[in-house]
Amino acid sequence: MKIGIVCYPTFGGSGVLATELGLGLAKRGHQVHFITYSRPVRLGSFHENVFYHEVDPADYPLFEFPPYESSLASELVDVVKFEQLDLLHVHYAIPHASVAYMAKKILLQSGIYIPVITTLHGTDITLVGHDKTFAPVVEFSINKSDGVTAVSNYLKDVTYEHFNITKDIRVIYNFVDFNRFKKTNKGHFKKAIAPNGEKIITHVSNFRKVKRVEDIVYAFKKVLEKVPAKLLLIGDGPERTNLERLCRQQGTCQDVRFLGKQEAIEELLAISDVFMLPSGSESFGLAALEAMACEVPVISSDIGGLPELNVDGKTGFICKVGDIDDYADKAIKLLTNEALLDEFRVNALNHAKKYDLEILLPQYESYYTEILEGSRLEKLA
Ligand code: GMT
Repeated sequence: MKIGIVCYPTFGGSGVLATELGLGLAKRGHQVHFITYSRPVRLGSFHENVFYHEVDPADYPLFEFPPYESSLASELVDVVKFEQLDLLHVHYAIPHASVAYMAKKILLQSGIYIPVITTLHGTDITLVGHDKTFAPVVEFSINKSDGVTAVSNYLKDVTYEHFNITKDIRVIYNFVDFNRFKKTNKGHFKKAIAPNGEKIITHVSNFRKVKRVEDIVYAFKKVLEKVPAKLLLIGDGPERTNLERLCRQQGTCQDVRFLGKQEAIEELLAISDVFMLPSGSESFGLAALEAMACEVPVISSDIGGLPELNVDGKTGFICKVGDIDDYADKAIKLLTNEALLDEFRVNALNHAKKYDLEILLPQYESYYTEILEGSRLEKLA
């Protein structure tokens, strides 16, 4: 198949998932065309079967905001026509689903029918999507997509709750590539970060408010009272400065490392003992899955799709959103009991195996075939 993928090319979960999906499809012989405003961060070096088309949001003195949507729609029309794509798979509804709909309508004028699949990732529904500034467009473009997927049952349910959806939504969970995310021996690395054998707690995110990273900083102070530990905060985003200030106030700076955006996250996960994800909203929690694949138990909030991934008392612990004492208690419980930690490590890995790319990617492939077949029949009718 010739597949066009539209996503945010950044470190966000939807962009990461879309890129890994494209790479996986390309390895399986499909021709994959990324159509994005910059090269997706996880794309790495040259790959046979992978093509990249840059959207250039043309600027003009009249525009206070360059019209990204129009530029993207025009690029989609061009790439679909020139590369003779079979389908477009857009990730994150806003604005990608409505832009794809517009491209589809333009292409119809030339007798080209391009099926569009929209994957809902989370905040496009839960936070931003149902705000009245976007809701009518989101609802319309979901209903106009030929296929719609959501990354968890929670997200599917909440989409039906928030919008008047007439389409079937297929749940296809986030996945992880075990060729990359696996526990490797990074002893030298661990020694550099935790020279006295301190335990390592890790968090990866885009440091937006919704991630509640400050809960980790507060909980970490309590952990330090009982266990020598280091906290690795990986990623970057709007809350980072506030968090650095908070660490100073807490007097924990010497044990907290802000590592910024990292390419080789798996190497940092390989030396981690516990992963924390205390989000206030999370449709799935891809970062937690990547940690579990590297045998790191997860302490997460009880929100959204997280309980579908993290099994309380088995692969980690689940705490109420904002319950800092509980996050700290659960971390101390794991970090002071080597046998329990080992047991949870094994459980985390075994559970993560259910989300292996090798299992989930074929689900996308067969969904593509189903949608293509459906639209072929529609054309015949
Ligand atoms: O985590 C984020 O805020 C980024 C966001 C995105 O859309 O880029 O991630 C969402 O998509 C991921 C991949 O499907 C999910 O694993 C995350 O749970 C989801 N984030 C939220 O729902 C907050």
